[in-house]
Amino acid sequence: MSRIALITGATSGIGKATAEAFAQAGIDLILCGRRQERLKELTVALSSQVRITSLVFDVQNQEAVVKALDSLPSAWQEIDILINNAGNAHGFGPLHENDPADWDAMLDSNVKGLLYVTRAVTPGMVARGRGHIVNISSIAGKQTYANGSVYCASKAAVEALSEGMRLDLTQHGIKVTNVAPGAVETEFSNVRFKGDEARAAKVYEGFDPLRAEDIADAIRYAVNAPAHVTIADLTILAAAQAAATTVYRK
Ligand code: 8X3
Repeated sequence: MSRIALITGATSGIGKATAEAFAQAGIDLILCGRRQERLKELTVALSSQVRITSLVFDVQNQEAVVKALDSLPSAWQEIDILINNAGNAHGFGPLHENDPADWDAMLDSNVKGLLYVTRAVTPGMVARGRGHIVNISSIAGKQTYANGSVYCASKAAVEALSEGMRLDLTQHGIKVTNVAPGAVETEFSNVRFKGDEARAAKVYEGFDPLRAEDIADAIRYAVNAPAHVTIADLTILAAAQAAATTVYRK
């Protein structure tokens, strides 16, 4: 029987690559994002491979999350896999100079948004006695770096929530996988630097960064592990990256 996966932030980057990898693996998809046009395009691109539906909502809005999940037709309600991918970095600089609006944006999506979606999806998994949650964290959740303290704090929270979810949900047959990528070339830095493309490009200069597909491969591996195996924690770095801020550039 085919499985159903719900992916947040499916319109770009790791979320989109995961949707593509899952389509190849025959996993039906509930694609979620804020950008309807992009969701439509991805749905068209993948719909010859698997069944796909999409939900437009912002994970930061709890009411919208609940409404969207409630609107799923019964054939889509038994979600087997939840990919908590939506999230971003906003701004880069010392804490005392940060714009608090950037803190709100990061904590509201990376932490609270992840919680809202998990809260809406998990009771069904508990009732069915099976499920798999994959939380997209970051190397930033394991190593704090200068100028990124709130982003790092938001991802440290994801690390703690992955552990907490595993503690609460293992007894209900639900697996929890935490994935902590290093430097992945996506729109991430563009968003962090608020559209300053030259600055964003510099982050990935002089070495071969990870691609979103590399992370999607690892996620597919985790969700395809045998029933008796939980891939609990994956840290994935570019080969030239030794730590969060240690990258060997040519
Ligand atoms: C993104 C990776 O190293 O820029 O989460 O924090 S990093």
